[in-house]
Amino acid sequence: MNKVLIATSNQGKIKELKRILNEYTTNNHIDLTILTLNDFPKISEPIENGTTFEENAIIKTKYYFNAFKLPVICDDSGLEVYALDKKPGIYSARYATIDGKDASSLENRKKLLRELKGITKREARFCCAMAYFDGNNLLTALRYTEGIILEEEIGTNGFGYDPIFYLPEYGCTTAQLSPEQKNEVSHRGKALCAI
Ligand code: ITT
Repeated sequence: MNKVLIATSNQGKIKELKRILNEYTTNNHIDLTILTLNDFPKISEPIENGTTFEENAIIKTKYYFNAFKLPVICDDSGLEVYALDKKPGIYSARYATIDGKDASSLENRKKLLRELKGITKREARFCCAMAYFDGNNLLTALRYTEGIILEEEIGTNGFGYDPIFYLPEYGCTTAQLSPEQKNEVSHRGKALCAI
């Protein structure tokens, strides 16, 4: 039986990636056991000291492959706000902290809204670098979703910055999309389908 490990400690990412892989394997009659970090004893997280989304995705993928000796899929993702020189970028998960540890999604969103107070140019993009590594083959793909940062939160689906990320062509935030819709339009859905 073939196995693949979705290696992330972010439960929002796990749900999205699992849904896409499950649909793909079912439609293509592929026998694949999809594992997540929840299936293994907890290990310490890798140090994400890359300078790009792609470098960090590769660091994580190789780290978890070496730990569990299974084919691994990881993503490194985040939000780039053009008016803030593409911040928070690769630091999106730890935007609101000063000690380098991940902050809560709510704290990150609040900090971003503070930084954007009074700024009218609010265009931004979600970025996702997806990586797959099985010990021999390394595959990567980088994909984006363009949107606008709202001044207040709308919607309860998704995770992270979703409640303030507005998609003009859908007339709603990514937190108002169903899980299926988000996977169709999201940086993560597009990047996973590209590898
Ligand atoms: P892992 O490293 O364990 O995968 P993480 O949450 O720390 O989990 P990242 O370092 O890739 O992952 O940080 C991604 C952050 O970017 C994430 O915590 C969110 O704040 C934000 N983000 C990424 N994709 C998002 C999405 O689809 N919707 C909302 N926010 C997103």
